[in-house]
Amino acid sequence: MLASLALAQPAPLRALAEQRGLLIGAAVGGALYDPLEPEYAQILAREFNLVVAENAMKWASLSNERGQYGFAGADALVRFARQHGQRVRGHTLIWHEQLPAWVRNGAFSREAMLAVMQEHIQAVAGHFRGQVAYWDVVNEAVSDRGGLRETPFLRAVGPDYLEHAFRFARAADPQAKLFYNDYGADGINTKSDEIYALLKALKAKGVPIDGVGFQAHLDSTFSPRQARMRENLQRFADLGLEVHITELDVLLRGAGTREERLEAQARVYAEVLEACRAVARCTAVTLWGFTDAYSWRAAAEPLIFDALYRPKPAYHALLRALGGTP
Ligand code: 9MR
Repeated sequence: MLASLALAQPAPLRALAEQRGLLIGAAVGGALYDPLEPEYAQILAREFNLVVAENAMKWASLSNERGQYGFAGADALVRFARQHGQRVRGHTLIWHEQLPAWVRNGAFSREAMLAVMQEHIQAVAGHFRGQVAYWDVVNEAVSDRGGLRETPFLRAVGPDYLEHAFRFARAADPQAKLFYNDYGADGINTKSDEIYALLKALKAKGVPIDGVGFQAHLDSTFSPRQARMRENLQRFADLGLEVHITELDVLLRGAGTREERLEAQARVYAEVLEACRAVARCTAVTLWGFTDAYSWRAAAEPLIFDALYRPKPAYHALLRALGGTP
C-alpha cells in the first residue's frame, strides 16, 4: 500500500534531472525563512538541485563601505543548499547594477579600480571558496547597442577589466567554474554574435573562463526553435565553454484565452529545456524564481508554480521534457 502510494507521486524535477546529469535551479528571494510560507522552502528543497541568490550575493547586498562585508543572508542560503544536497551558483561579482554608491560614483584611476575589483572579488569569492560551484564573474557587459556597456569598470580600467575580473576570481576560488552571463543573447542574434566573439577572444588569450550563462528572460510568444537557441548554445559549447541557462522566466503574453497562454508558456519552458538537453555541455537550467508570488515580473505570472504554490502547465511541461510522467 505504502509502496504504491509512493509510486503514485510523480518524481520531482530534481530527481528526473539527476537521472539525466542535469542541474535544475531556482533563484531564491526573501520568503525562504518566512514562517507564514512553509511551502516556499519545501518546494525549493523538493524540486531543485541548484540554487542562486536572487539578490543576496550582489555587491550592494553584501557591502556599503569599502572593506566591510555582511554575509549573513548569503550564508543562510549556502547552508540551506548544503542541508538539501543542492549546488550553489554565485551571482554576481562584477555588474553595473546594485553597486554601492562609492563604487558607482567614485572617480578611480585604472590602477585604483583594479584594486577595488580585486579586493571585492577576493572578499566574496574567497569567503565562499569551495561552497559556490559556479560564479557569474561578469554580468551583462555587452551593450544592447553593440560594443561593451558603459560601466564604472569600463570607464576606469578599459576593455581588459573583464579578463582581470576572471583572473582575480580564479585566484580567489580555484575550484569554482567561472561564467560570463548576459540577457538578450539566447538565440542567434547580433548580441549573441558579439558575446561569442568576446568570449572566443578571451579563451584565445588564456583567460580563465569556464562557462557562459544565457539568462532567458522570455515571454510566451517566444519560439526558442525559431530563435535557433540550440544552435546558439552549441556554438558556445564548441568554444569549450560549459553552458547554463541562468534566469529563465516566461511572461504570460499574447492573444487567446488564459488557458492558451498558459500552454504557450509551458511550451517555451519545455523547448528551452530541450535545447539545453540537446547540447552535451549544457549542464544547468535555472529559473528566476519558481512561484508567481515572488518574481521581479510577478504581474505577468512568469514562473512554474502559481502564487498559491500550485503547479502550472509549465511545471508539467518541464517534467515531461525531463522524461517524467506528470
Ligand atoms: O530579480 C532581481 C530583482 O529583485 C532586483 O531588484 C534587480 C536589480 O536590478 O535584479 C533582478 O535580477 C536581475 C539579475 O540579477 C541579472 N539579470 C536580470 C535580472 C532581472 O532584472
